[in-house]
Amino acid sequence: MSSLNEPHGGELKQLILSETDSAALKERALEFESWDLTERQLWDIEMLLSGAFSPLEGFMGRADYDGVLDNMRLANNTIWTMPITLDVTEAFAEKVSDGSEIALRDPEGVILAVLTISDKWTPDKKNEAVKVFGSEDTVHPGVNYLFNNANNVYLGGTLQGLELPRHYDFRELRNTPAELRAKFQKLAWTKIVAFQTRNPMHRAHQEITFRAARQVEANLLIQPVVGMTKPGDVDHYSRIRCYQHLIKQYPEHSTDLSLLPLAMRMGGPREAIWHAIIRKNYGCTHFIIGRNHADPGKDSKGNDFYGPYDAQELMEKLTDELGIKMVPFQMMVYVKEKAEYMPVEEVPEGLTVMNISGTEVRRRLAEGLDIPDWFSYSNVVEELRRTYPPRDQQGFTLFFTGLSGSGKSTIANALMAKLMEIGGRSVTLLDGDIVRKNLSSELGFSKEHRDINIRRIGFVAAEITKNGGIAICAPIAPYTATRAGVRADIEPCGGFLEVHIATSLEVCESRDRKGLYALARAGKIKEFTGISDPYEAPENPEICIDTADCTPDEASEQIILKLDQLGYIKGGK
Ligand code: PPS
Repeated sequence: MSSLNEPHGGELKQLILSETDSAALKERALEFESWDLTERQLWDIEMLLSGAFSPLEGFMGRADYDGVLDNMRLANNTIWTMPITLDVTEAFAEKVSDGSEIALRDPEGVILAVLTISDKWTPDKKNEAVKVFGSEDTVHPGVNYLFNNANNVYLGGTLQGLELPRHYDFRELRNTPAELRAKFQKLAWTKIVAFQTRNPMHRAHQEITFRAARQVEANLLIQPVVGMTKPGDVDHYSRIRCYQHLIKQYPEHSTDLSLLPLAMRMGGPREAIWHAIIRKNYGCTHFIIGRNHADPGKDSKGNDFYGPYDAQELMEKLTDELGIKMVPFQMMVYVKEKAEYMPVEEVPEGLTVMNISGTEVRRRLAEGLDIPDWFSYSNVVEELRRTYPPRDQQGFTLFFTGLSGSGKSTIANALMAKLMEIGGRSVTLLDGDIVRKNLSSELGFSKEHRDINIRRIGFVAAEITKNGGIAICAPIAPYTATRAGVRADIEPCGGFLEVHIATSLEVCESRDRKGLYALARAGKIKEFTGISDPYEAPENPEICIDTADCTPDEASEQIILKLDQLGYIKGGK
């Protein structure tokens, strides 16, 4: 372990051991109890080991944790606003005690660090949520993670690092705090203003960064978060390709782009202070805080979790002690008559303010609509168009659900033929019977087995959708929650349309094409959907068809028209 004193940035706690110490510890660590780090813990440990979370020297113990919750300070009174804890299962916690050394492994089993445990406790998660995030509402991603993902026992202690987590993408843009400090020193950059982002940058963001750098006469570091951000955000690969285009618009040699391997918590003001401390560790002297910094969006009642400038107010109070200065900014908007960007509150009365929200950008991309030049650069928009092609170039899943004999397979087959006639995408039919023969032959019809079956279908359909194909799924899929899970898996990959074949039980039973209803009534088939097993009808399917009223041909035509209306196919049939 080493400490590095630099002209600015303060003491850096780098926790990676020397090569010899590391080799010796690695050998011993093979005998330790080992914990497989979760995705968020992997990001946290990278920040801890590199020194980006200085002055922390490991996962927080009880005293630091309580101090952070109650006063936004570590036990030694240093400002720190976000709890950094190692959450483990009760079963694992039982195997270890204070003084134990445990090996922390990445998903491939590589030991990244050894934790010497100093504290073990069961946190009061509600108390943590209220104190850190000011809310118990699970719409808040930080609260949701705490209540629904984090394990129930926390371990605190110091870390001895063996190696940093490995990344294979954009290596040239990844720097540790020590590397970035050394780079700034080499370039003789003495004032550096950092810009934090988790979104693609457009002209408004660029304007903020230009103005901030000019205002404090500093060089600029654009440091986007590439760890965990808000669910639903643009993936970091696409974002970085956008930043790489944008960076060419900055004066050469004055601006740097470096990736931040941080798992955000979307904690508003507390998160802003945390971000500032991190930037100080990377050697920056100034930090831009705009409107709604690290904002989680609206709560379940439609209210804001934090005020738009709460983060700036908190930073204002703490800035002297933090050793990094804030460059506050209001929202930048485009003023039509002046053909330039201005802070929203400085726009003279009567002028036309223009802005396009992130949601509106997504809508325009999905529908292949124009995104004007005043908003962004054409190569940035082009990059986003590649990631979010218009709907007629996206993959999609048609997820049929309905009773046995309702007509799912017949309609699905007719639809498949029509879609193949239209062409342009590959079409895969995952029919209930076909899947049971090829993917799920060992499964029966208990709730557990049906759920496994549907999740498998969902997994395959998500892969097909992601790769631009059409998946037509036609299982019974009797459970609402399972169908909702499949939707959640597929929607981020492309389109998802639930098709309820709502043919009534009476009609299905009267048809009894396979003779299964008769067997079910006679008790010869157990757990038969509609007879001796439940079917939960969808409440809001995209399409609802009752085959008592139409032929399979008409039903499939109805679906084609819906796809046309939603923009998934052009011109229909
Ligand atoms: S599920 O619930 O979605 O996993 O069911 P699925 O995979 O679609 O399988 C349904 C087909 O299996 C036949 N079958 C049964 N269905 C319902 N309940 C029981 N107990 C049962 N046993 C066999 C039936 O032929 C279903 O095919 P379809 O095409 O739906 O008629």
